Amino acid sequence: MKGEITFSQWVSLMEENFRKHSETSGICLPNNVSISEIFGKAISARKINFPFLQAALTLRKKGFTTCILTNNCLDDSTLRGSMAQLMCELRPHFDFLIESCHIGMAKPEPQIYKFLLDTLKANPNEVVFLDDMGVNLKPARDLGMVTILVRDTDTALRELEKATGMQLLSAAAPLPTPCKPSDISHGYVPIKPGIRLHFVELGSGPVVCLCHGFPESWFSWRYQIPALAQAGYRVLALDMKGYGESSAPPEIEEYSMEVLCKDMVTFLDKLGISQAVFIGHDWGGVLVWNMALFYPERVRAVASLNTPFMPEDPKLPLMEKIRAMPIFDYQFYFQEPGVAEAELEKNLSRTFKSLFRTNDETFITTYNICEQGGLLVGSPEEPSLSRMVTEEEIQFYVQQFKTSGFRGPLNWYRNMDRNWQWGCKGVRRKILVPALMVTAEKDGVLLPEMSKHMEDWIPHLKRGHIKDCGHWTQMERPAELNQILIEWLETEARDPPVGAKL
Ligand code: CPU
Repeated sequence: MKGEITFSQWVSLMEENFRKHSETSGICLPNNVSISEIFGKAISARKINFPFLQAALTLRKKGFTTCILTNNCLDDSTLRGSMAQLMCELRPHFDFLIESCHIGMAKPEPQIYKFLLDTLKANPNEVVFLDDMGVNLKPARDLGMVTILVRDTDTALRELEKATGMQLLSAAAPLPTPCKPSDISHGYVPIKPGIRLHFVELGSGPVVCLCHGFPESWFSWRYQIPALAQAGYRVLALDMKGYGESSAPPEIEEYSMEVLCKDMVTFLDKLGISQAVFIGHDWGGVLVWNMALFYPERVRAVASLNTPFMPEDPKLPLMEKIRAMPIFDYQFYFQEPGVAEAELEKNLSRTFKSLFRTNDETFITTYNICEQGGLLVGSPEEPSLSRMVTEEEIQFYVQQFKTSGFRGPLNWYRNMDRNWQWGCKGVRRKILVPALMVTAEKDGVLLPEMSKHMEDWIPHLKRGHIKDCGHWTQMERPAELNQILIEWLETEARDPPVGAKL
């Protein structure tokens, strides 16, 4: 039976059948035609039907249980990798995957339909069964399931809409699927005694390190992690020092750019990674530019979201530069240890609901904060939920900040002089590693125009720009951002061809 043999055994059987058939019928196949080649080509040409996958995702979101029931063989062929890739892409989007090769039954044998119902814990009349082969539908229909013969996508989806009462043929582009904290692999790297960095990891290929900003989490990259992994990269998204499950030492100096960058180098060393693509947002952007400036040999390529590269001016201390920009007033409010901590830690849910908002939903400003006496002064006690986050997502941030609070994160702002002095050492250098700057049109703090002189320092800079996007780029515009990053990674971050010019 098909369910119990390997793909190569099945191909041999088919070839033997063909031989016998051609002997008895007198019809001969040309010598250069091989069954395994024909099937191999057909299998490696298989593509995911995205409208169908989207419909399955929509149904699952609406509370339906979804399952793939496939007749397959244990695949030991040379093309097994492409099949594995296809299934790896599909599997996470369904509640169940039933493969005939692992259960010793196959469609249209009646017992596999019983097995399916047991797996789904459903009655036949609660199931809609789709297949592109009529023979596989019959036993399902006989049991009382609604069946749909799939010939073309549109017709089948229309029938599925009728059967489920759900709208599945939508014109709007879907959001990328975010990853869940409980579904992803977590790692911890010891940096030095008492200090560890936590990260999540997905995918294989060139390493991409994602560095979040203030006050965030690895979770801010939830929409990028699966997309970049799917595009062929090994994605490591960190809880930056002071955040989440990473250590949060109380000392201010632990958060100077020099120490933070050294920590990142140790992070790579301890994982045995010689180079990584660094992508940062907000303070993570400051860090990745410094990585490119001080450790270019460890940086395959560098990309920053919202944060421009701002070389230090040896004649103008950083604090004075910031003083000249009223939108950075909150940074003075952040200087006195304990003050902003008290305000932001008082009601974590209110803090994150107030901060994580799109431009048109915002009710906080970043200027006059010292005079006003706080960042959340104009914010309601129970802010409404922004359209870019769910209550559960807010609660994840709340949980993450319960352990270490805001002291570590605010310490990133408390090293202005140290950072200026260190930054001055890099000031005559240019950034020559592949670099991308993504500006967000409506970021009220990191304005696109602040990036206008970057080409002076980064002559080969590539750019992306996201219209109508505020500060929280990764969760505000996930589809656009993923497209920009993947396109750039494909052109700039793959290994250069052997013998490439220095
Ligand atoms: C503003 C005020 C309170 C909380 C969050 C925000 N990022 C949004 C922006 C926070 C931030 O201040 N980034 C720095 C990074 C280094 C350059 C200047 C801006």
